[in-house]
Amino acid sequence: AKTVITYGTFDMFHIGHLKLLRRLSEMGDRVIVAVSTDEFNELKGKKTLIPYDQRAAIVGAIDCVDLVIPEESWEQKVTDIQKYDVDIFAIGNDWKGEFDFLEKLCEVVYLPRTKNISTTDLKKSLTRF
Ligand code: C2G
Repeated sequence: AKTVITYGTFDMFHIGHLKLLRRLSEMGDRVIVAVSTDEFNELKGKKTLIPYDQRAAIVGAIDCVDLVIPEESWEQKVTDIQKYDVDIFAIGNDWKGEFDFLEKLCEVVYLPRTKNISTTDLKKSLTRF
């Protein structure tokens, strides 16, 4: 069984997130998603609207997602890849190059982002109402 893992905040879940997760399910037969906790998002300097437990529940409800785990640190990727016997680490190409150090543990894939949608833009469009 080929295991794929990705990491992210997945705030205000949108089509860009869904397309990414669907791409992962095409690459392997087990998809693990590490959802950033509220505390880790503070570390990332990222403000979220939706709390962790709801973001994790939504991601976990996606058909092609087999397991959701909390993302609590930058360092955990190395241990996660070993713990879950991961074959592929994949993430959007806004992170291109950032995780090449994982190549000694598994395949590293950067996927094109979906155009014209982001949580930041969604938040901005909400302020217009
Ligand atoms: N994404 C995408 N297209 C978009 C928006 C997001 O493909 N229009 C992808 C991102 O590239 C990422 C995933 O969806 O792979 C989740 O996006 P974010 O929640 O913004 O993830 P981020 O905060 O960048 O967290 O350790 C890694 C970090 O936790 C990644």
